[in-house]
Amino acid sequence: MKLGIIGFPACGKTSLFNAVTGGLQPVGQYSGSPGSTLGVMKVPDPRMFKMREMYKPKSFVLAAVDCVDFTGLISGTGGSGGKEVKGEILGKLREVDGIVHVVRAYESSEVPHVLESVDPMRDLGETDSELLFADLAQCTSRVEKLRVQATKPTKTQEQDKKELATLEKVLKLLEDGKAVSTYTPASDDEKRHIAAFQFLSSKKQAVVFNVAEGDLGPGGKAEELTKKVPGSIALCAKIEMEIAQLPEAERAEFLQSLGIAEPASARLARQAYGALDAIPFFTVGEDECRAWTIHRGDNAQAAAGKIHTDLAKGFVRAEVFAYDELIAAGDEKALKAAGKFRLEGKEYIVKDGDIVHIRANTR
Ligand SMILES: Nc1nc2c(ncn2[C@@H]2O[C@H](COP(=O)(O)OP(=O)(O)OP(=O)(O)O)[C@@H](O)[C@H]2O)c(=O)[nH]1
Ligand SMILES: [Mg+2]
Repeated sequence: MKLGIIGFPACGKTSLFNAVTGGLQPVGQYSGSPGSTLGVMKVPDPRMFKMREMYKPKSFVLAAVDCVDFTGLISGTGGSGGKEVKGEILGKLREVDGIVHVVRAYESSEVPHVLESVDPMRDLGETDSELLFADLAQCTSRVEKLRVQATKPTKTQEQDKKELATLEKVLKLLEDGKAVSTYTPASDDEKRHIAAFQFLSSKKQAVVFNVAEGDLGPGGKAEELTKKVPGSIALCAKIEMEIAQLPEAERAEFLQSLGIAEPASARLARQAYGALDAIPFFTVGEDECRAWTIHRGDNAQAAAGKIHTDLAKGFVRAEVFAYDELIAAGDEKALKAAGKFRLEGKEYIVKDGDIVHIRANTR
């Protein structure tokens, strides 16, 4: 699973990328080389920290997803590197499963804005329009091709007609300026036709307003903007990056001095993870506590396969209990005594926060 970070040039994408991946990429006006940088975002899950206290494991591994930092995108010029770069960025962006959309809301005389003024709602709309235009172009060219192809008595004629019918609906939507994500496919066929295009406007987005440090408090820009865009997050990317770059001991102290339990980028990581329709399940013990990532709806055998392909192949059963049950019981022993320990087969749908132990025949 992969996330892509997009937004206008100098809106703070690389600062935020460094914050969520622990990266040390250079930041600064147009510093990002055209293209993209890959990193790994850790998902700080409070349940994992609680279990670390409980099991005191030798090894502790948070859930992680790939994260790509893209070059800035703006309408017309294509951001830092012209039109070709824009085509390249949009092409690569099709491959991601979810988008972190960073919007500049900080003022700074040292960092010029490409449109010469700071206007978060304008930038948010502009970037979304870029995604729509790219989808519109892609959809139009396919529809034009299919309109011709579907008239010919070929082997694929019936399928072509069906695909055309689906894409004409999508095209109408895009022409009206609506995102593909607003369309509910009427059948599995429609779903498949649409999925094949990896439309940019069909991807879930986590919107992040990058505000100045002084605007984070109540009544500030952060509050105003997050109210305007439900589900969005406001943070100061510069501070988030600085926090991430502190040694762990100093970080805790610094957060305490600010009176907060965790940096805002931790919340963002969880939200972006959720936007991927990803859920974690856990394996626990004194050797290792680890969070693994599956798609919502995956079964126990698929989950076993995340740990090791042999565990999926030789799957016998899964021993399962829920994190909440563990906490309610106090520890694993009490949980077993209370009969909360379940045995599940390969078709069992794994839930967010399940603690799983796979029994498999691996010989
Ligand atoms: N004052 C202030 N400056 C910031 C903030 N966030 C980012 N900057 C500055 O803005 C400049 C660009 O930051 P980056 O994180 O490199 O932005 P970007 O979106 O990756 O930029 P490109 O990759 O060039 O499009 C840097 O000089 C940052 O220090 C902020 O919250 N406040
Ligand atoms: Mg950058």
